[in-house]
Amino acid sequence: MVLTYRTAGESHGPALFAVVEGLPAGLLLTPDDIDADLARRQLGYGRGGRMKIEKDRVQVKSGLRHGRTIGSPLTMEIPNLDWPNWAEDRMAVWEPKGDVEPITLPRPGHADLAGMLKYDSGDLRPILERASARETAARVAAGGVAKALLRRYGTSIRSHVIRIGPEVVAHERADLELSDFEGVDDGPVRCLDPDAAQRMVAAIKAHGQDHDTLGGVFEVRAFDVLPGLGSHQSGDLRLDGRLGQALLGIQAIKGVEMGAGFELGRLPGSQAHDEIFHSEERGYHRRTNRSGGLEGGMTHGMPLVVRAVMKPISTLPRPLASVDVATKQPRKAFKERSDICAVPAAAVVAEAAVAFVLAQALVEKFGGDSIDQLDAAVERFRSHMEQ
Ligand code: EPS
Repeated sequence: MVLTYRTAGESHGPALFAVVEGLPAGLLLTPDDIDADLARRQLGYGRGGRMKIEKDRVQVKSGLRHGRTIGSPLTMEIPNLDWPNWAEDRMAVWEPKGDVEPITLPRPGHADLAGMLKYDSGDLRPILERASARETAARVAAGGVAKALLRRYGTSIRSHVIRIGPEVVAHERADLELSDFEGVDDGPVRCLDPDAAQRMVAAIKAHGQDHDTLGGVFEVRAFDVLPGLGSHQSGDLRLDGRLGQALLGIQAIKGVEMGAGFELGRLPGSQAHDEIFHSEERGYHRRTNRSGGLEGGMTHGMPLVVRAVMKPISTLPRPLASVDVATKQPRKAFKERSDICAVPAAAVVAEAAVAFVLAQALVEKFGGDSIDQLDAAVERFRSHMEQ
C-alpha cells in the first residue's frame, strides 16, 4: 500500500481535513502527536489577527480505535473557529441570505488572477479560500502522523529560521545536531541565533509599520534517518526530487536546496563531496555532509538537510497595482486581514512535508500491513546493514 494524504477545506469554511491512507495497522498515536505541531504552527512574531481566533486541535473521524490505527483511511478534522463569522454570507455553504459582492481586484503574487481565469470565476473568493496557507494546518496534521511513524524507528525532525528579509543568522552551521535545537520553539521567530532573532523581530515590526510584508529562509533537518530510502533507479523515485516537490508545494515557497545546495555550484569537485571512511565501531561514515544526507536520490544515514525560501506574503496592507477584472481599469489590489511574516510557521509546515516524504519512502521500502510486519522488516534490514 502506498502511503498518501489529501487535504480539503477552505480558509474561512467550516473546517480543514486531512485523509491519510496506507498507514500500517497498529500504530499508536496520541492527540499530542498532532496537536503539538498544530500549536507550533500558529506561533511566530508577525502573524496577524486570525491566529488570536484559531486554536487548532485535531478531531479524528476515522481510522483509529483505542489510539491505534486500524489500517483504514485516517480522517482528521480541524475546525475553523472563524467560520461562524463567515457562515451567513461570504462563505455560506448553501445559497446566502443576501447578496455577496464579488471581489475583483487580484493581488500580484497570489493565486487570484491565474485562478480566476482558469476556473472561470468572476470572484476571487473561491480561489483565495483554497490557495490560503490556512490549508497548511491540515498538512501539519498529516505530518504529525508521519513523524509518529518515523519516531518509532528513531528519526527526529527539526527546523529553524535562517533569514527573515534583510536579517540573517551570523554563522550558518553545517554541523548542527539534534541537541542544538533545544528551545528553538521558545524564541519569537524560531531562530537559533538570539541576536539575529532580535534583528528579525525588529525587521518584521518595521515592515509591518510600513504596511509591508517579509519572507525568509528556513532549514529542516532529519536526524537518524534510515539509510536506503528513495532510489536512483528513476527520476521520480529520487528522494531529492520528492522532497523538492513536497516543499515547493507549500504556499509561497519559491526555492529549495539540499545540503550545500547552490553553494555547490561555486566549489570544485575536491571540496564539494563527502569522503568515505570505514572503522570497526562506526562502519561507513563521513566527516562532512555537503550532500545533505542524500546521494543518488537515496538516504545514506547522515542527517537530511534541506533549506527553502518563502517569498513575502502577497496580501500587502499597502496594496500593489492591479486591474479590476470586472472593468479592466487600473485599481489597487484587494487587501484583507493577513500576516506580516509567516516564515517561522512555514518551517513547521516544511517539517511536516519532509516527514511525510520520509514516512512514504519508509513504507514503500519496508511494506507490511501491520506495524509488527513493518518493525520486523526494518529490524531485518538493520541487521543486514550491520554485517
Ligand atoms: C492567509 C491569510 C490570513 C492568515 C492565513 C493565511 O488569514 P485571514 O485572511 O483569515 O486573516 O492568517 O493563515 C491562517 C489562517 C493559518 O492558519 O495559517 C492567506 O491568505 O494565505
